[in-house]
Amino acid sequence: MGYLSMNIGIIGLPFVGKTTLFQLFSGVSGQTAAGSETRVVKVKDPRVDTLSRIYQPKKTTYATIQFTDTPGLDPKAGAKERNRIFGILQGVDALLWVIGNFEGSEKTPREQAEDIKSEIIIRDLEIVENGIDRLKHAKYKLEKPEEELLDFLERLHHPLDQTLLPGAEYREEAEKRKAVGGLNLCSIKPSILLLNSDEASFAIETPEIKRIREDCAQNRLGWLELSGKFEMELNDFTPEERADLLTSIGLNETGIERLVREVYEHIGLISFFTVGDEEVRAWTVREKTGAKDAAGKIHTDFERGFIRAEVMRFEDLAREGQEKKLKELGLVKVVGKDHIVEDGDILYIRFNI
Ligand SMILES: Nc1nc2c(ncn2[C@@H]2O[C@H](COP(=O)(O)OP(=O)(O)OP(=O)(O)O)[C@@H](O)[C@H]2O)c(=O)[nH]1
Ligand SMILES: [Mg+2]
Repeated sequence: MGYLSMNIGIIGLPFVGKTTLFQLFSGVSGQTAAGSETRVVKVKDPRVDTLSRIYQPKKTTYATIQFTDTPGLDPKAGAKERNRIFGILQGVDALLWVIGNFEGSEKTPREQAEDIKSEIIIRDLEIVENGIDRLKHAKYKLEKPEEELLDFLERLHHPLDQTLLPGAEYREEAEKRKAVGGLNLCSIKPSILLLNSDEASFAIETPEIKRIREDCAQNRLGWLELSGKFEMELNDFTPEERADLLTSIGLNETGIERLVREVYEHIGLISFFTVGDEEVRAWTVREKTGAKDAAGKIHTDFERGFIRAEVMRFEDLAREGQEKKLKELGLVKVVGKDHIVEDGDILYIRFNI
């Protein structure tokens, strides 16, 4: 199973630069509506461009990732506002915690991280407690999946007030249980903390920031530092000037490139490709996806009628320049449904229905 497109919810206190980052990532500036908005962003994988040069297809399709912007989460705003914001985050696959680290931020990065955590926990505790209550007091004998859900919620209930991201250790288990997915527990969703610094504070690791970074590592929270406003301003420059200015703060990639990499790494996503005269296309799946499931991502018929797959490696094709060469060199492998798809595989599915 793969994602049609991973949806990442942006969460954070008011005025920390959420919308600025959202616009930076989506490449579209201008005022966004006061509420929320979702935008689809192409994953600019240079490997797709290379494949496109080789095949000269009619169509080139990049993988996509979606971002959802939310209004500022204000701990003082109360339950109704909290519910509104988490309502917007219903169904997102991952969260991006935005922490403002610039002159004029009302709260320190640590306080902001604690606030986000508390808001998530207050919300999740309510869901967990309601769930336990409902299942415990059901007027019928629970079915097996319900019993398992109750057991899961009772175990989750306890650690929910402990660490920075208390639900993370339950993530894998939660992913296997359909009933948990429907609860939209934000403490379990893969999450990345984004420290949004200005130029003056960028890459300066104060003791406080060091601690947050260590907390992130311990609690399976991804980490990324980026300068949203600065990078937004770079859009007025030519690509060459932009690259130079990024280098001036020690970077060789844009914010969105770094974020996409962190998202793929942190969530365990990989890309595989399909190629041909018609279309060159990138696909996103979870690590350890089998060839048959990957085929199903392309088309349900490919999964149903899966016979075998032919696999080339991107780096082989990029080096040799043509498919024919790889065949001569024996670099096109024939694999069965259990072949674990690797990042950079180029798949051709043989199927029959
Ligand atoms: N100094 C400084 N100001 C910033 C930075 N990033 C954003 N801002 C300012 O902070 C204000 C809020 O930016 P937004 O991107 O709208 O913040 P937001 O988190 O979406 O705000 P809400 O949606 O109202 O919660 C704007 O006036 C920005 O110019 C930064 O890196 N440095
Ligand atoms: Mg905003």
